[in-house]
Amino acid sequence: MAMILYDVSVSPNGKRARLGLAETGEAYETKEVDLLGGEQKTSEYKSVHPLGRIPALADDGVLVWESGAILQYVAEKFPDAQLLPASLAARAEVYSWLHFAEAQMHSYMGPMGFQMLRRAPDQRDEKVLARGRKRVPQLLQALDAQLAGKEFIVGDFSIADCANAPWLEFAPHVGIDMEPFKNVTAWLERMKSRPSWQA
Ligand SMILES: N[C@@H](CCC(=O)N[C@@H](CS)C(=O)NCC(=O)O)C(=O)O
Repeated sequence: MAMILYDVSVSPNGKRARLGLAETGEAYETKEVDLLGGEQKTSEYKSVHPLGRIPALADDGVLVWESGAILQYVAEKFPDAQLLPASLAARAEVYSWLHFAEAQMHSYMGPMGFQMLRRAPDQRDEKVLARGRKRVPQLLQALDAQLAGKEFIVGDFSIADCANAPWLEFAPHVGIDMEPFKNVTAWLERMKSRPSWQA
């Protein structure tokens, strides 16, 4: 039975999962969840994702939710895709940047994205936007330093790249100036040139 990804095509969180899946080359089906219509709050959908969010992956009786967990799952299930390094020391570095994407970058970018996409301009919480515009450049500075002299975040391509790129593509739309972060912008271009970026 094919894996099923519960997703929303415009979601950066969904794109994290899609990138990982596409990099494996494995077949999967997509079910678009109607967030604006409230489908995510139905008890039927909450039996897939207990918090009523996307993305979630169903794989032959296994349910995985949280985009980072989906990335780890597909990386482990399909080792030939080499989305995780072999040594524990190198995997530790991947895990650090994977969690950086979620615990740091997304905790600012997610609320900023919500204000920009789901609120009318005169209803936006400017404090949320100002907080992110202050903190995200500091996070980008750390990522930029990490990428110096590297093709991808830990050197070889990994799920850390899948976790970080989608929200950073979106950063200019929430008022983040990417120009000072040359290593990040060059890496984003490399990410966009991979066939998986179309997923
Ligand atoms: N940390 C979660 C975030 C998931 C998330 O917040 N997804 C949003 C869409 S981007 C969602 O489903 N929101 C539900 C809603 O708006 O009710 C992940 O990475 O999977």
